[in-house]
Amino acid sequence: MKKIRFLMIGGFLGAGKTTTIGKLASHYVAQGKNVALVTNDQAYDLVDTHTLRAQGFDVGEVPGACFCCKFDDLVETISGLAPNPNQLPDIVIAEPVGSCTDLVATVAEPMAEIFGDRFEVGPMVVLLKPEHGRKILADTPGKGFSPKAEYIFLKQLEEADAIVVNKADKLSQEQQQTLLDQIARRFPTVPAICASAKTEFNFEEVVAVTEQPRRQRDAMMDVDYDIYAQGEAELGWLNCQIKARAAEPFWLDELVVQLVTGVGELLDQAECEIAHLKVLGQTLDNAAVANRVASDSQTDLSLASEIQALSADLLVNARVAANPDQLSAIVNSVADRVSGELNITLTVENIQSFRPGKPEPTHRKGQ
Ligand SMILES: Nc1nc2c(ncn2[C@@H]2O[C@H](COP(=O)(O)OP(=O)(O)OP(=O)(O)O)[C@@H](O)[C@H]2O)c(=O)[nH]1
Ligand SMILES: [Mg+2]
Repeated sequence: MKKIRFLMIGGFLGAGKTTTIGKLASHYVAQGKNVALVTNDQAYDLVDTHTLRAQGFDVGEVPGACFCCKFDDLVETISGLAPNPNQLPDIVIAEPVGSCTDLVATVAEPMAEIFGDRFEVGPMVVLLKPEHGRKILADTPGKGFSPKAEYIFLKQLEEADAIVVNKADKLSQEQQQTLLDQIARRFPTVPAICASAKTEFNFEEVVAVTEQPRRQRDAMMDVDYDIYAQGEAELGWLNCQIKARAAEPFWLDELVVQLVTGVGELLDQAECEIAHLKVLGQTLDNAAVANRVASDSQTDLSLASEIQALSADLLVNARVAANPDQLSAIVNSVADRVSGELNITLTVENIQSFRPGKPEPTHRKGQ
């Protein structure tokens, strides 16, 4: 039986994993390969699953906890994407939760050891998010997150087989070089390149990196699970749905942008650092997505629909260094305000708002 190549694209919340995975999947489809994708989150109702399905890809979802804690669900989800031996994907690209680390010991190695007859496990590719990475690697004060959340950011880079500094289009040559130098100093054995998932700058190099074999390791990375759990728990999580209904047609792009900008402004005022805030708006055949990936960054309309609608279904996914109740109150109050301003009835439903629990991996390869 042919083996399925299993590839994880990791990196912090908002680093550009979904954007990169969409580009990689298109590349492999254009080569005639059969590609399947897997998304993952601590909660349900993922923007990313919809974003990737809207691009026409076959996407399985592992909700409710990270891959390491849901290892069996990950394998089962991949099996669901490969219904019979004649239709096996050539490659499965998986996006772990952006606050997750230790993925080599808890996912890649167990996958290779237990299911090595079915999977050829690729390298752990980690995207560096420059909005926070530039501050964290330079060790500047006021970096946005607490030292425990930064611990996760740095551990993700440490365990990488290769680091891709993403969003190079937003960085000068000098800033790119500074980041590469800082990576070389802190993680001298990990190769790093700069690229942009958005503009596809250096895309061939990103593809080449994903096609490398994974690194054979003498020992697994040392991780303090207490610090890891505390760092993760500092990030408030909120997923919810919003139904939008209006008597007059409204611009879908304007609605998602106003919601992200409004929530972003209130979080700024409350001094709560944003890791990633995204809102998807969908009609039957169109979609729009707005994002904000740090408190000092602007709202990005990453997917424009350019349509007017009388109704739309929205999903909000927010990961913020904030108390979950405060996050819920902010989302509700912004929905109220935007509803009045744009004359759209907005009904917030199915709020899931919490702090992630301590990771309890199903498997963990020993040190
Ligand atoms: N300028 C620029 N923006 C990018 C690039 N890649 C991603 N983005 C933007 O960064 C934001 C986050 O991108 P995603 O692909 O959703 O990031 P992610 O890592 O999947 O985020 P999570 O799933 O929440 O962890 C979006 O607004 C993207 O449009 C890039 O190369 N350049
Ligand atoms: Mg994503």
